[in-house]
Amino acid sequence: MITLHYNPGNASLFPHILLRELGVPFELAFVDRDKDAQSSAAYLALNPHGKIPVLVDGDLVLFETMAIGLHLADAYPAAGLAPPPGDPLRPLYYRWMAQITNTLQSEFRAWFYPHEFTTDPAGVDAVQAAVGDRVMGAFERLDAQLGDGPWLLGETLSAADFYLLMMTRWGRTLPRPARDLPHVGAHARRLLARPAVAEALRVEGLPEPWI
Ligand SMILES: N[C@@H](CCC(=O)N[C@@H](CS)C(=O)NCC(=O)O)C(=O)O
Repeated sequence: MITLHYNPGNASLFPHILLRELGVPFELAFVDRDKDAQSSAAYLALNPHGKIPVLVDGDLVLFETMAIGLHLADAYPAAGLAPPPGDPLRPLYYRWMAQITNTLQSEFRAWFYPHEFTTDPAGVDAVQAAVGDRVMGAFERLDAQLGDGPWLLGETLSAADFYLLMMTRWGRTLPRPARDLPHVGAHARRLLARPAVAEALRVEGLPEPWI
């Protein structure tokens, strides 16, 4: 049985959605951040970085959100959520996964935890303002790339779309919310209409509006 270590709305949301979309049996293990459970010895044995998510599947213990997403989509090919190797879309799929992890997810770290990015307490607000501009710029460029889609790979839905949805959700906290971008907003709404996506958000107890 697959176990996903999660906390509601955290980076675990993408693999959670993916597991439901793939129709794979799994269980959720709640990581209680209020009790700093991600820093416990038991959790650090799974992920020495103390970060959420971790996926455990038998002997496989996998951390890093993008790696979990790539692995799951490949491990259950019947769902067609990863273009197979050799498909002309495969390199573009890699690019989207890398673009989302590098230019959105990692930047969001500085948006949500700006104090980690300066030794000067008086500089925290400036760090957050600068990274907010960077993330909004990344979303604007992505919006132009996405266009009418309907998906990141055009007519082909892939795991990358669900990864982007999580970013769009996080982007609701930006001064200019990501959902207000025409293509990014429409993309998120298309995904939220899917039963597996809505179920994941509901099970995590996330209040609406979701983006
Ligand atoms: N690069 C990691 C980052 C994961 C990450 O930063 N997770 C956050 C939640 S969204 C976390 O665990 N925060 C708790 C902490 O930093 O103590 C990944 O993609 O898995």
